[in-house]
Amino acid sequence: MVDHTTVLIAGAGPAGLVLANLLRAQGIDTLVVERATREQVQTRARAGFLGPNSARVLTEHGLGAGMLHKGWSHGVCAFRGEDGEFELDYSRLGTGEVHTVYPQQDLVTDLVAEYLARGGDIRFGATITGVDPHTATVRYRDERGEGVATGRFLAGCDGSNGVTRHAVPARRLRQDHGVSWLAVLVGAPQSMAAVTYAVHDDGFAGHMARSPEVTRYYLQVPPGDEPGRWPDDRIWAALDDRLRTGAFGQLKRGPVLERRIVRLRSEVGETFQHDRLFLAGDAASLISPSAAKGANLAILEAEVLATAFTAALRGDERPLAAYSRTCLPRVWRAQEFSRWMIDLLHPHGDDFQRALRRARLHSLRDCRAHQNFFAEHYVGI
Ligand code: RFL
Repeated sequence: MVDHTTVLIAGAGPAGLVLANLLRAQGIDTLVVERATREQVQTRARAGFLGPNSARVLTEHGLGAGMLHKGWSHGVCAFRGEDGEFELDYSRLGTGEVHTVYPQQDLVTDLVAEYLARGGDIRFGATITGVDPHTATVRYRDERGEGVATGRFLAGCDGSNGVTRHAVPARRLRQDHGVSWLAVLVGAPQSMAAVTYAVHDDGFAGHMARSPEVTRYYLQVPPGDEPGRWPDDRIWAALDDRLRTGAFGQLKRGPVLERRIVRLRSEVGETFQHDRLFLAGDAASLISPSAAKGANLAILEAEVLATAFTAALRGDERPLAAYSRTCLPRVWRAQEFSRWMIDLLHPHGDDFQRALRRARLHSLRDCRAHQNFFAEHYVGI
């Protein structure tokens, strides 16, 4: 049996679900094909910081109720290093905008519920195994066996481990930043009011809120390290050292809920489209989490793509033809800033490079123009 729809969407992450919701709001038929179960996508903890542009997309399109109700504003971050700590109140710098802290899994939960309420069709537990960009068709496998779905357009929103991006024959530019993080979720409230970035000779450590009960910590670890080598005691000892809790106050401890290794990698397709297939989110461009941009790019691309599909279905193909050109400059600016953050926060390189990094931190502490640059790129793009 073949399922027919107008816009077929691979993947139910932020990109696929925002796109699906925006299209449904225009009365356009959609089908989302997702490998994981509903329970799995709604409990996958990843991002938490939404920029003002993402918050705008969500609120303007009636998708922001949960975020507005349970999320909170965040406008200060702190840097700790050998010369002490300084805070940047980015709500008063640059464009004066702030982040909204709202866990990605809560956003995904809201987006699934709203999509179903808008009459959307979604197939959970269906793994796409084949993609044809010329006919906008996918083959998938689920518990009932093999299936085929086809649309007028196909949106590849199946993330960095999906299959649709392999169907775009264009070159992809890749970068392994040579840095790995142990990403830890702790069942305890945040310990500091601000996101805190610690620069330490043993490696970077980060602290950021996720919800009133859950805090995200990052620890730089050697490339190739494994989560099993990081029992709770070792995690807390490294966090205490690198976050210099002796000088700045103890961390609120709680159970370690999740620990995983994240390799800081980037990958950008030269184009996001091939025939009737259009990529969005991590499938189009993967970005390291160093500046918390991935989910934000996914949401913004979904909005651009929804507008372009809607225009094309009404007879104007120009926005769709310009889709990659519209998105790529923003993607590269986000990549550039994420790389800038990696360079700032990680102690690799020789003594000369360490001294440069320290000077950059001093400049960020003391120079208003530098602070404005940081603030604008940190929340924006
Ligand atoms: P997703 O969220 O990965 O969703 C893709 C979906 O496609 C499904 N899929 C398939 N479905 C069918 N058939 C197949 N063959 C399939 N293969 C895959 C998957 O099951 C999944 O449901 O991609 P999307 O929508 O592009 O969204 C991207 C974001 O999830 C990602 O960029 C962010 O999580 C990155 N990120 C952060 N971004 C931010 O903006 N702010 C942050 O604070 C932030 N923190 C993070 C992060 C990513 C992290 N990790 C895990 C790398 C923190 C971490 C630790």
